[in-house]
Amino acid sequence: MKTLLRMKTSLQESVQNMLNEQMTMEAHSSAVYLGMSSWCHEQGLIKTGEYFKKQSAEEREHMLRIFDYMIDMGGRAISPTVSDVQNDFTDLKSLLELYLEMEIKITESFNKMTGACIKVNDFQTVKFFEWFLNEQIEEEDNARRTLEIYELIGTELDGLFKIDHQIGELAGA
Ligand code: OFO
Repeated sequence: MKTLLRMKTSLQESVQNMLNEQMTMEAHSSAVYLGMSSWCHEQGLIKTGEYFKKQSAEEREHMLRIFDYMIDMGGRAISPTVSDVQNDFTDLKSLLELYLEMEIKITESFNKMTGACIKVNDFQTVKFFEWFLNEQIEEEDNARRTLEIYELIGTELDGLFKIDHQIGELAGA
């Protein structure tokens, strides 16, 4: 029976565990970005609120992309438990800093997992990660851009209003 189960999936246990952890990370990002969206809306930063709602949906899509891959490989995907979801933020700047920090962590995670899969000769998963590695270039760039916009415009006078509109432009919101 054990042999049969092993044949059922070509995913190695270590890789399956990493993929499940990554699903949790994506689900966590989705939940935090939704919290960011709500906070922005509450502050009247409607465009930025919509931007983060879209980001939240994208992170869920990323989670499901991993879920589908695991299913296709005959693996066992675990529906993630998400905790430590921040809903309150001191100001827009600290929110945007957290956003960039989270995206950098996701990139680091994919780099680390890719390295680990190469070590165990799982080249199918390495190939699967390619899409995410490319996606992270754009994701990090967007996150950096939001902070640049914040710094460039500043919060004097109607600065926050202008920042809100410019961030909205990034997602066509
Ligand atoms: Fe899925 O981490 Fe952002 O994009």
